[in-house]
Amino acid sequence: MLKLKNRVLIICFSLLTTFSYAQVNSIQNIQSRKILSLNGKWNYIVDPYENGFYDYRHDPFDQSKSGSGGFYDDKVQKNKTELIEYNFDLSPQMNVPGDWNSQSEKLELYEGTVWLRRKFNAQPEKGKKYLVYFSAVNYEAHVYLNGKKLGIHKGGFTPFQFDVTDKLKAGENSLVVKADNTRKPDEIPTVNTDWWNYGGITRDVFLAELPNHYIQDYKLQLIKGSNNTLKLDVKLEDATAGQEITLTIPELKLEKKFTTDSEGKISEQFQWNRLNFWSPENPKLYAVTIKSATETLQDKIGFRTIETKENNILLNGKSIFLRGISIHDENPLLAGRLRSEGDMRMMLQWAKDMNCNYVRLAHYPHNEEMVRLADEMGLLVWAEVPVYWTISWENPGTYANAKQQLTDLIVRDKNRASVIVWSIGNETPLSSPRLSFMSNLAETARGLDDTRLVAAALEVHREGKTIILNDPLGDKIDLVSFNEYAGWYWGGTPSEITSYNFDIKYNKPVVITEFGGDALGGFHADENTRWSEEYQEALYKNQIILLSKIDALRGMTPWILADFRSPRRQHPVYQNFWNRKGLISETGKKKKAFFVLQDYYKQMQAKYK
Ligand code: GCB
Repeated sequence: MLKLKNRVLIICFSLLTTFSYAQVNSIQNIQSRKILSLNGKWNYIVDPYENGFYDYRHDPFDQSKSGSGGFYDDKVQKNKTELIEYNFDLSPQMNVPGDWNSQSEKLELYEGTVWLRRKFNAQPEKGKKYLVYFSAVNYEAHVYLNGKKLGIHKGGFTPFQFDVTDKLKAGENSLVVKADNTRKPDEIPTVNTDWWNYGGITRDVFLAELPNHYIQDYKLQLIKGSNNTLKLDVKLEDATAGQEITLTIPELKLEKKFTTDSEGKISEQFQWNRLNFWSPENPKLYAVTIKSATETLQDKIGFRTIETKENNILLNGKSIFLRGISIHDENPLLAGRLRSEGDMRMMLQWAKDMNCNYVRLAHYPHNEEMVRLADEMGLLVWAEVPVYWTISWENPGTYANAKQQLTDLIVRDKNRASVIVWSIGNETPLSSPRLSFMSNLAETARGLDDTRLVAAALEVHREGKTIILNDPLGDKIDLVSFNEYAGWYWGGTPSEITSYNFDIKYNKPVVITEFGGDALGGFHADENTRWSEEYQEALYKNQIILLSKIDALRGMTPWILADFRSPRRQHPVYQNFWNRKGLISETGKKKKAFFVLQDYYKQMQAKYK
């Protein structure tokens, strides 16, 4: 009996600690707030046994009565008799943002827990709110400020934030993150992927100082089906009614005032006829100001329409061909996650060099800055969540996690003109639990944003020489988009694949999400020799012939811009933990197939002028 009582108490206590965490709603446009960067050198402790988290009975320190005892206390020995078996100050440092795998040889293959600590000074002011904002931590983050737990976040590619107003000290503060990139079957993604499981604080960290009634979120976009009706949504964090919000776009001489409703929101439409539309050829962004009594936010927003009509994709009413390439969030030259604007520009410039007007940011949300750069550089974007391969379709927690990641992506990037597609997943195997999982995600995406297309990278199967797409999820999404590896995983040599035909059930624009094959940069042989640049070149030439048989073909994102690291790729000579399907090698050299695609895209550009 007592035992049961104790158990109930423990459950209540842990629920209490879970729900008292101050994770707040996602904040729009962090860069335009008053922020202190917490990037830079962080001290770190590698903790494979999670010694800094659990006591010797394997009970978490942070759920004990005192809440202390873990590494997050950031203790230092005060006198010579004191026993403390860790010390952040004497531990090595790594760069944040940055994955740990590419920063220490010892950590290249490490999966597990690493503690990271950053000290910073603050002078908090009365009447202000303070948030600690993480742009991404892979995968599970436990965050502590001055020894107090702020909360937990799961998901390696989306931002999160905690209200630290009552924990921030004047003077020195200690921010500690327990980052754990252990792969688990019920997570998103699951245990099996074809990319490197880079761990750590991979994107920017900020301390934001915010006024009372701060603007938590806003959206300014053309409404669905209109090229001259703009809609402004604004949400104040504390739901204050009767606050005046002014929207200004100086270049358009547009100034409008609105007042928040009883929930602290604005949702207003108005007509504006003199818009210069955003497109890859004319990536027009307007300087936009959203001002309340307490703050002024600046953004750069483009306006464009995107829709499908039978087999066509219409951008600003005109049929387009998506000349794309898939990209991972990885710099092949570093063999690590993209860390800076320079890294991101390099990747997108490579796509532009290939005559692309479109990129698939696979297989998870990329950096917000990447999407802003795409806005600026004129590249349309397919944005995706890591619902990849065979995940736990029947686990409600897994679904909730996928839905949260999709929501966070859409909330973050909904003002970016470049983003035209929300992708809800990649190569998910047919089954009825999967269909309901994916259909619900498609509905979620549409519910959050009805102005963009919703898609997924589907799979095909073959009967004889026919490549068949007959996935019932096709009914729920706007594009026929699938991965097709003729000439690499099946279908014979590159020259044999042109004898295939397609049977596609849906009358929608076809956008091929992947095809490709591996080539080791600098390895030359005849076109039937695997791993050679000539094989990959022939494969691209013949894929283009094969895909041109599809009347409704309106674009593609071959796999992939650059070689990337993957633990699945183990051939000791040709792969060495690299997936070699890049059109650019890990030294940044363009392979022969790069030029095949570049030529083809030039033709398509002329055709769709
Ligand atoms: C795919 C996956 C992609 C892999 C690629 C490959 O279908 O979507 O993540 O990296 O194939 O190289 O096999």
